[in-house]
Amino acid sequence: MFIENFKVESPNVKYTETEIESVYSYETTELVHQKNTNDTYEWVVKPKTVKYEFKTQTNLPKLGVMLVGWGGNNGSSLTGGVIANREGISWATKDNIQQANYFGSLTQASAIRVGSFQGEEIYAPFKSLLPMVNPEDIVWGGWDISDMNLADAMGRAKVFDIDLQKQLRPYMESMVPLPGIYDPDFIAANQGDRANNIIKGTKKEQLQQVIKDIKEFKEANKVDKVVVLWTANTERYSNIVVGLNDTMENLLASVDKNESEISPSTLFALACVLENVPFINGSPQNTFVPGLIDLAIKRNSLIGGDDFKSGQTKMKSVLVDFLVGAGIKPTSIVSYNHLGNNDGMNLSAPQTFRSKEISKSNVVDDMVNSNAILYGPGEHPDHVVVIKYVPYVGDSKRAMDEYTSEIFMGGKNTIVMHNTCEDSLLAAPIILDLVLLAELSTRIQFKSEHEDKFHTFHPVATILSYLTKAPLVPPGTPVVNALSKQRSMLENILRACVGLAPENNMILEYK
Ligand code: NAI
Ligand code: DG6
Repeated sequence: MFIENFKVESPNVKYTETEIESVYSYETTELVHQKNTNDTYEWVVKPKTVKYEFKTQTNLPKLGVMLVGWGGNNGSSLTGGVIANREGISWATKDNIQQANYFGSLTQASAIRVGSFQGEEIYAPFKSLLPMVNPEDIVWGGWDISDMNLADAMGRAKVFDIDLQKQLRPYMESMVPLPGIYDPDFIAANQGDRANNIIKGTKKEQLQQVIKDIKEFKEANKVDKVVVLWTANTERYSNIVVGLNDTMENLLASVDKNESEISPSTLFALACVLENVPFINGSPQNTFVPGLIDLAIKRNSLIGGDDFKSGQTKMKSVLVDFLVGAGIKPTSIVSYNHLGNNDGMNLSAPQTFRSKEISKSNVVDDMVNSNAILYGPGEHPDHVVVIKYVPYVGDSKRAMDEYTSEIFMGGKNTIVMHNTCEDSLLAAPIILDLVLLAELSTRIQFKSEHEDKFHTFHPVATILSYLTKAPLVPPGTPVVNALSKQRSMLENILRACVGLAPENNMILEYK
């Protein structure tokens, strides 16, 4: 059975005018490597319970979202998609009359199990867990190095059916991106033709312009909060150099000195951190150089990334988790894809492809490291990532994967997958989730029984990991790539905020 919303009744939960307060027992385990009297060692596991208190502000802000790369395939598809939902647009395809929806969005189109009622499992929308901003209330804006308005950009993207485009045009014609920061050294040379909308000047002047843009957008649209998300072209990696971008002070000084190695994405992120505006990186490059992470932590300003986890990698973080979890040993993973959109064209340059290759390749590490019965020290499956640009297929990406594994008694198992889909229609709902969850996380405060004061989550937002290929984590924190673990983490934290136990799937009441 499906219910639209619910309220928790418990001595551990209090709903006030402005907040939901919860007290939560966090059950965990601690390990001790203990020396015995006969000088041998053994591992001792000690179950531990720590009391936490959570406070979630329930008054929803008027939210503005600024996309860097607003006029790209993702930016125009997301903007059009949300407008189509808001306006209740339906359109004729060659198959049927299609209604706007949010399929692919964790917050808008997935469900959580709440409990059971008269022997039946009860589910509710994910978004009913805690008050979240309604996507249709968001004010959209952003930057692009191409000055094309969003209606024409939607046409250029060739993602939506023509009948839908015709209906969306009147809403999108007046949406024109602000000039972006163009640095041909960081993206492919083939992008030069569309760069006609550029913030001129030194790095410092560009940074100041972005800060001004955010302030003016906030003021003009009377929004309470802004979230900025990079969905612009993939850049090459920046060199990390001592004295240049390794510390907060060096990074800021390098901007003043107009150092060429400071990338456009780092400048956008820096502007956001200085303005205390959450910034999310949806592309694979190392926007978050050490100096930027340092500054974000000092200023407690949310940063999250990297690289949307939309298709092939999502499958990988499910399939390898399943194989390794089943005691099967993946030994070779070969991921090939081709696409013909502007992202594919930009990735056809070796230096931008390299950024993508890195983020797509590190996604099985935690699963491999979790099972020493299968893998010896330092052992790792062969893992190859290939991307080719084939203009004819446009946004309809083809992904082919071959997983070879060792099974019982020297047997071999090869799984081959072929996936065809519109790339931007996978990414757009993920962008929506990222901004909604980032905004929500800034309204949550918590403290453990060992702390005096409430505080927000760590500014490096691991809570967003489910949505990214290479989750950015605070220094010294484990990276979790397995999709089911990432989802549990997110869902269980939100459950804790309303005093609900983690979903443990034990279903003891039926045993
Ligand atoms: P796109 O090429 O259609 O859009 C990118 C837009 O960014 C373009 O309109 C371009 O003019 C603009 N741009 C480039 N540099 C800029 C700058 N410095 N400032 C402002 N605007 C700038 O690409 P698409 O398909 O929308 O993808 C966007 C990004 O998302 C790419 O980096 C891609 O790798 C990443 N991504 C996409 C996924 C997908 O499934 N579509 C999944 C994972 C990541
Ligand atoms: C070529 O792979 C284009 C990329 O931007 C991908 O479409 C994107 O990174 C999605 O990757 P994945 O692995 O999640 O499908």
